[in-house]
Amino acid sequence: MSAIRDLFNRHLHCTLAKDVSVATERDYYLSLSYTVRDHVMSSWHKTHREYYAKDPKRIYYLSLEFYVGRSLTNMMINLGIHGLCARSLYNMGLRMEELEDVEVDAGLGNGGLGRLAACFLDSMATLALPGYGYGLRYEYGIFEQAIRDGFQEELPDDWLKFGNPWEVPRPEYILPVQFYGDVKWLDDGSFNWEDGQIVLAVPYDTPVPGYRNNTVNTMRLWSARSPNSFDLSYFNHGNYIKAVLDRNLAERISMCLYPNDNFFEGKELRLKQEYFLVSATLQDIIRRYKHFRTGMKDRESLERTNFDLLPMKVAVQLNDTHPSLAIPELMRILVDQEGLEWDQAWEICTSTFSYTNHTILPEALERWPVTLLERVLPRHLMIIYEINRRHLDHVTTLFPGDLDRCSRMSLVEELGEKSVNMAHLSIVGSHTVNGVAEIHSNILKESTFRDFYEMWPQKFQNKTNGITPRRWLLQCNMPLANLITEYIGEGWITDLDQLTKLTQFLDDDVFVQRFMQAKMSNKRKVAKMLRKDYGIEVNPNSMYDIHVKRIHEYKRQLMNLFHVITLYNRIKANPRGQFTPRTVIIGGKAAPGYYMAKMIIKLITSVADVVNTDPDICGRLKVIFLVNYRVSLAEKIIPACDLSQQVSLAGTEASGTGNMKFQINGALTIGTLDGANVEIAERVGEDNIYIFGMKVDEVDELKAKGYDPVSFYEENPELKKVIDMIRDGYFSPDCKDRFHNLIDTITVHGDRFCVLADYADYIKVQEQVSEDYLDQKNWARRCIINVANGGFFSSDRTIKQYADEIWNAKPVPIRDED
Ligand code: DL6
Repeated sequence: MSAIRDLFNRHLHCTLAKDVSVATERDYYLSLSYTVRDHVMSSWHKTHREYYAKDPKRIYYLSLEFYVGRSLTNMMINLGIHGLCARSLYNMGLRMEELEDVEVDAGLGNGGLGRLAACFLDSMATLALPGYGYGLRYEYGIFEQAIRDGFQEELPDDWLKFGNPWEVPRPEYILPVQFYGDVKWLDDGSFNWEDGQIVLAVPYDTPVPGYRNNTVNTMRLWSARSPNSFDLSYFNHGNYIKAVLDRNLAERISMCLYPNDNFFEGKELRLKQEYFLVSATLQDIIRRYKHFRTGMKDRESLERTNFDLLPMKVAVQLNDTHPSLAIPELMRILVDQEGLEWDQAWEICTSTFSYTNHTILPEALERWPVTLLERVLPRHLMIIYEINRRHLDHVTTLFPGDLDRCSRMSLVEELGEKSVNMAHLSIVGSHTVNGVAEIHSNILKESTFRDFYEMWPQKFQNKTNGITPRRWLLQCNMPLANLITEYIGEGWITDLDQLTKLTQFLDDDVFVQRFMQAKMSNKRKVAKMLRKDYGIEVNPNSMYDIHVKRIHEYKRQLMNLFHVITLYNRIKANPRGQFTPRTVIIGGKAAPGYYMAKMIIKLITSVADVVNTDPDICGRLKVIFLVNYRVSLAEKIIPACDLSQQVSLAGTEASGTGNMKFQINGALTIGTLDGANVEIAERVGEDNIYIFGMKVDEVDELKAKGYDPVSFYEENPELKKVIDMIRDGYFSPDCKDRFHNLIDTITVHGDRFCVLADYADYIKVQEQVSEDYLDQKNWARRCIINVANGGFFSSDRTIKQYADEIWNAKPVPIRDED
């Protein structure tokens, strides 16, 4: 304990140059973080040394997003010093929880895809796999959401303002990345890409400790810097000031995360971000591959020149198509720089890459215009054309005369603006393609990539997503985690299947009571937070009905709201009636340019204003829009949930991971047979989940015969009333037609996500939920069944499957230092 105190004081005095008389909470948070960071160092070095010495196959997870959130608590827990630090702080008169709350989230992601990447890093380290996360060090992460007059406003996320204690800059490993320029055909028949603009990539490393196993892996994020020679023309003309100022232009590359979830924006800067990540990362990977014992003082550094071994030593996972330029980039390096023959290079390339698809929404699929690629990455476009030529030759050999198939499978699309389909490039350039839940992987095989599946059935796999139980149970829900450990021991932390042992206590009244108490204490905490932050009183005995995720039409927050308005109308119609009290909490960010999503937020806040102030409602229904939903807020809200809303239209949500977080924290799910909900339902059984709505084939059938949402509106009086109220300004008396566009999209414009078609079943199932909630003991029992069957959704299981079935990578355990 004194060691922690001494380090803490030393950092306060020497690193932060503060004295207790002037130190703020942030100074204490930073001192504690530096103290914890000191504890990670020896294992971090040891892990590096072991990887160099053993030279195992390394896994490189390339992602434009790592949605890490806070790190302090997670580091302490994984290092096994959480209790020790808490006690040391207590003895110094400081409260751990208050310091933990000072940390700003590392919001380098939009939602599920980025958070999944962060969970995967935790699991790779915990499984002792030699895994590296490679991404971008955005100076501004996902925007901070504010609500003004009920509308979303975006504020810049200046997360590095007070410094980031977890990162270590490594300017000594800076690498050049080229853009623009020309391609020259040399006399020997090879190509040279020259005269481009160079931007430097500076790596920043963050340690990723496994759970109490001495492994500390690395997340390496690149930051853009201008070289001194950035614009020599200004220097040459003596315009020194202009030349220095223009350095900013190059540095914009890593400035800001694009705030879109499931939407492709197609901006030049985004293309440059993608290539910047890919180019710097591949140079780093190849440097490490070539000099495979560099860094070991006592051993010779060996230079590996034979690239045939690359797939034995390197697995690169493409997190969606965002880093898929890695495919032509590796070809360029191998063919243009290393002088390999095309066929040999292609074999190495396809054996190295694997691609995960995370969405089938057409608006999210990346298609880069050829004209843009030609200007920014001229050599890559040539390589893509050559890959395509050979690919189409192959298709023609297998399916002679099938011209339609060739045009469907081409990497280059000619319809509309000529573009490169990055999903097609990723499939062709990888040895495996996977979806992120069974149903999603089946949709990929049966429809989205059907032609490719017919050509390469063996390439297609499923890897159902998972979440790390360290952050999403042990860390965020201490009351429940402690209770579980008391009954079944702590093995579940690294072997989540052990949660099944909880089933033996289903009829143990004491256990069930204590489970309910744990939930209640979490609910009280949230009630306190809502009182403090929103001035709203909520009843902890009411059902906490929670819907938190990005705001998107396909996720159908509107349908939830229609249920809220229906309940409101029912209470108004029968003010003395018996209603199960509910607190409906909806939270999430809308992409800044997504008008409909922003109007959905305005509608939620408008409904909340009416419902929460209507005296007839008498506290039986509360609606809260949770502002600035992010990882750290998820950690607070999820443990307090009774009912988890996972209501996307079947066939639209690839997996979802929030659904798993709620399940293992003891909530019941109301959801459609979409994404991983299907697998949750299989595991918990139909009595312990509320499934409603159309299945994928029913949606297809309805659409095929011509879906007419207006007929649903006309035939259901409650639905009609809800829609009329919104359209006629009941919730917007200051601007009666405010929500006309919103209503038009779900009526006359076709209701793409079938809110109206699923409404009636949703309401019916919600009635059952309200009735069931009254029997608290049975409700708790069913929640326990959910927790007990959550083991499958550990990201440890997911990562083990990736390691065994895609990467062919083995653990490298790091022994204790002694
Ligand atoms: O796989 C992680 C996550 C899934 O759980 C969500 O269902 C899915 O919507 C999300 N996909 C994206 C796609 N973005 N792009 N491209 O964020 O991935």
